[in-house]
Amino acid sequence: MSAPQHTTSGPAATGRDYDVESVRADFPALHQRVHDKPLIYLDNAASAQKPEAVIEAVSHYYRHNHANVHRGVHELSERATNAYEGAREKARRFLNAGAACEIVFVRGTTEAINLVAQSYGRPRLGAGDEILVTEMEHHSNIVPWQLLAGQTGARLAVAPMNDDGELEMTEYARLVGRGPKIVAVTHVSNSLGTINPLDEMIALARAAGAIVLIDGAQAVPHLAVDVQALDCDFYAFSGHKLYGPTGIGVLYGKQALLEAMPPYQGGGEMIKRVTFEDTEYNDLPHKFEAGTPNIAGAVGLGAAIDYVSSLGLERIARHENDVLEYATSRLDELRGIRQIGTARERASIVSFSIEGVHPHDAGTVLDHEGIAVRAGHHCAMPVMQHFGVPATVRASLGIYNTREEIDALIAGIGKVQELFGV
Ligand code: 7TS
Repeated sequence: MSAPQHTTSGPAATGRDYDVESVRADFPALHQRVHDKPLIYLDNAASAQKPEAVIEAVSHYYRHNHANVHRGVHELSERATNAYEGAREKARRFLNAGAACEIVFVRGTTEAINLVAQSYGRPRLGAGDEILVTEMEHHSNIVPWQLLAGQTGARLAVAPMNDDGELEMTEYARLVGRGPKIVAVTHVSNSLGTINPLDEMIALARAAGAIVLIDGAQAVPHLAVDVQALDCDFYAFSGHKLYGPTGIGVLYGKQALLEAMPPYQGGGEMIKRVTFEDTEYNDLPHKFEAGTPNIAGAVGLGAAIDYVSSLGLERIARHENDVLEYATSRLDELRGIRQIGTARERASIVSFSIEGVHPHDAGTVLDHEGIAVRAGHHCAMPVMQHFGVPATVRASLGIYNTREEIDALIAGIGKVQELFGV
């Protein structure tokens, strides 16, 4: 990270071509007071706010175009189908997947990982097989594999990280060399902000014959992702962290793998023909989308992808990195602050503890200042164990956050310290 610059000036400080005020104007929820203070929303890693374009797309869909998809011959069903499949095409382009049938709509990252564990993993893994994860995974990239291990007799192996929150690559290479069947790793850590060196990690995993799943929940809002360039087998993300609706997400999977996998759930939509004797499954991706899908969610996700793409992920990253560097350097100046997660490559997250104050108490005081942060273990308990803390305070940035908001956070931390006499 580059040298700190302690100015809170506007566009010049945040990249000339990025107008954060006009981005902020697109988000109605940002313009409210909380506990009689202007809202400062720094909990984007948990879930991001929604721009007018997304709210409007969902509303327009329900007002004009709603019906069930892939079944009616009538006009509204055709419109709904086109909107839903149009969103799939947007997701395909967003990830640069080779074909739309490689994009499966799911509830979110959690469901995507469970789908791969059960549909890819369960028929293929057996006693003694290994599934390799890292120490910095979110619980949703740990527990589905533990369930799979319990069902198949496979074992979970864990690649460790160092005290900066960076993966220990030598250890990772050694563990990959043992020949795990599946390597499941996060692109960006939700508790530390670490960006993992995926190119190297995926190349090592491929050379060892493993299939690779990437948890992209914290990456897609901040980094451009190209699944073909990465050459991963699966990539998962959630719409709600990308300024889209809740209850919708994407599993990308290589076509040949998805074709070889059995359905995850049975029901309507995922079949071609059913008798009581047997069932012929539908083509990809419908084989994995049993039941009436979240059509409005997909429409909203499509609008979110359009919105983020129109800003441009490179410009977003430049802006967010500026605010991140500013936050890191301001926190560095404070006494009694321990920053947790100091990797060289980081995205959008500062995680810290305040000496003498429980993170939950700090979070409560900050809330009374109108500042929304997350205090807790961030569903990454092994990370907390590594650093010997029960929880941290986490400020996570989005496209609309500013240096001025970081100044307010720093002032809020001052209040916390004053109140607790530390
Ligand atoms: N993977 C990572 C890296 C995450 O950060 C999260 C959610 C998930 C998976 C699960 O996503 P979901 O949409 O299926 O719930 N992370 C967080 C968080 O950091 N605070 O709240 C949720």
